[in-house]
Amino acid sequence: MIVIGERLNGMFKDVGKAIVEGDPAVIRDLAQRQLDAGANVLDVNVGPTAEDAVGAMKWLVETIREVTEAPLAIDSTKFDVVRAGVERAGPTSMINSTPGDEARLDRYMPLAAEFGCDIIALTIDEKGIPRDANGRMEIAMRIVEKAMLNGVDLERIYIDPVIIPCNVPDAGHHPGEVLETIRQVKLISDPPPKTTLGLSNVSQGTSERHLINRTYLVMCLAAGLDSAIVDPLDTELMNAVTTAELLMNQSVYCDDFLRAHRR
Ligand code: THG
Repeated sequence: MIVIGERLNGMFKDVGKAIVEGDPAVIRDLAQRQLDAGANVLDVNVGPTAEDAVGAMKWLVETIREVTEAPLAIDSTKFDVVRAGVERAGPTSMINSTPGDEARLDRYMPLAAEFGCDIIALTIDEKGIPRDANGRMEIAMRIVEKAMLNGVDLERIYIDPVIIPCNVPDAGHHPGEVLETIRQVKLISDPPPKTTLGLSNVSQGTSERHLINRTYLVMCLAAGLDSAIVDPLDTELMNAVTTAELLMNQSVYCDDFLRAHRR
């Protein structure tokens, strides 16, 4: 699984504070610790409160680049913020994320083509998040069509079926519909697009966050999920990923498989 580390997000108090105070040590430390814990990509999000979001994104990316050239997932709902981040992060960056409506895809796909970067697209449009897998697949198909029209390779596309908190009233069917979407996305094209998920959304506001996160992640991996935005500092979560990969025959068993994998 491609691990996208979620911790460099202004939604977290320590990161939000570091952005306001311009304190690079907190940012550098979180970048390094996530990579040491097994992150392949670092998600970078200035959070909801930054006054100058473009300036904050530039500062975050430049600060992270002082310690690593690892791929960054530039995470913002604002086009100008995404562009500023991708320009500074370089060619290994990802765009995270574009909603799947016509208008936004027509802006974001050319940006992905221009910078040659991967792009996460959400199965959400002007009508919101679909109730079921069928609705999500309609949007996924539009995303694939727009990628092809703009010359973006389908291996560069990550479809995110959008998971919402499992405690939302009348939304208990969403985790199952997201699993079904993960399976069906693989049937769209050959080669198919990849899939990803903002895993921690599923447990927001619950009292068993770690247990819910890792149980659901393993279910998603069994359905074929390629990547997820997760907290790599959650050791039990990362051990569950390693174990799921072992059980899906993606690595060879030895008694010391957790330690061997970490090394
Ligand atoms: N899809 C894509 N990108 C995403 C999401 C998604 N990016 C953002 C988010 N969703 C994934 N990242 C997080 C990061 C943090 C939390 C959830 C998802 C989280 N934060 C604590 C909370 O809200 O309770 C903050 C706690 C604190 O203040 O310390 O849960 O779905 N493509």
